[in-house]
Amino acid sequence: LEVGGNKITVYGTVRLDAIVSDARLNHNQYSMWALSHDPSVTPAIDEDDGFIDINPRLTRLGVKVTRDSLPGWEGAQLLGLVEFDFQNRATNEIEGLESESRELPRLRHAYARLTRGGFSALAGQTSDLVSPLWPSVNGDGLMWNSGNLGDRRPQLRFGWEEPISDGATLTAAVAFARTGAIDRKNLDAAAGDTMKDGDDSGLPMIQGRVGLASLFEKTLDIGAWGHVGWEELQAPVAGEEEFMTSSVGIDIKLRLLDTLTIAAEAWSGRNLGDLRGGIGQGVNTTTGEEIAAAGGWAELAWQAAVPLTIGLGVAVDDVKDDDLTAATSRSRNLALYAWNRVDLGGGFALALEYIRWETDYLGVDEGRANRFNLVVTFSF
Ligand SMILES: [Ca+2]
Ligand SMILES: [Ca+2]
Ligand SMILES: [Ca+2]
Ligand SMILES: [Ca+2]
Repeated sequence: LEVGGNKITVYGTVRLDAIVSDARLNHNQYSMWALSHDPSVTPAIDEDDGFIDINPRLTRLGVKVTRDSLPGWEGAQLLGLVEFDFQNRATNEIEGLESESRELPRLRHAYARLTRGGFSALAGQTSDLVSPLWPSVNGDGLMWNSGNLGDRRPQLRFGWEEPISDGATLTAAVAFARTGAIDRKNLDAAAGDTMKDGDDSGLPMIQGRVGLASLFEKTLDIGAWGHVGWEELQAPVAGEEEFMTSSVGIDIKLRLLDTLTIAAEAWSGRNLGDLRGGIGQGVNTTTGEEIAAAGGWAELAWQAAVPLTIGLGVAVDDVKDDDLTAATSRSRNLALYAWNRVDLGGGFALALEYIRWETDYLGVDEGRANRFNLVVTFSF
């Protein structure tokens, strides 16, 4: 569709996820860790307490608008994008549970991006600049808090791309983003404060990444990145009124053969709940220390035939035990996964995913879960 120099594209995916698990996870849909089987933990959960979940929440609809030129700025191009799905966990039932038949929209992306030559500027909400890759399984939980960092948040981003040789490109970008957009941390809520601690700091989170793209005849992409952010409290927690969040990491995507690809990320940081690390644990409120963690994930995807892709992966989020004090703290989260996907053409595809979570706790029994997910999608 073309209107007044704007090219408008509507795109989306109709999707059903059918999930079964042989043990409880933190959540049926955005699964990230296995719950402890320890009888002392409330609520006590049987080791073999499985569940089923059938949902269309990752059905997605987007609109993309592009302009090849701007009247007042020669050579500049503009892209605008708005994308929704239906994974909104707001409760709209009197019992306080989310409705599984009146699903509410969730804003995923909403941004404008200006590019001119190698320069680009982005304003709006989109993926984090750090940890830009994600695993092929768990479209909802994205293996977050199991080794994969990086969600979506409001930000202002500036980037530069410079061709270096044979189609390879050097990229550099910096983003000023919202701290607390994910974990909504408000550690002084008990003292009556109503402002999230990231907002209270008065400072944006700063994210940066440098990368080399399309190296060695477009077989290798690599990047190094990091972030830093601040949190401020009005009432001290364990004597502390200020916290920091920070990380450093790398991402790699390597095409070994035309049909064989490796993707991986590795990272280390502190107070990572807002970036989906530290198994969802940011600050120890007993000691007032930021909780350190390190982890990553790696997967191998093989296109066995034109319509069939098979993959294997491993992911880990290892929290520094010395930074934990509560027996129910999550100390290490390991996941092993496999999937296959059949592309039936015309945008119709079927996938079957298997993920095994092994979640260890500081002082209570571990959690173990085997989760299967059938995914049916029609993308357009
Ligand atoms: Ca990532
Ligand atoms: Ca606060
Ligand atoms: Ca303040
Ligand atoms: Ca650990």
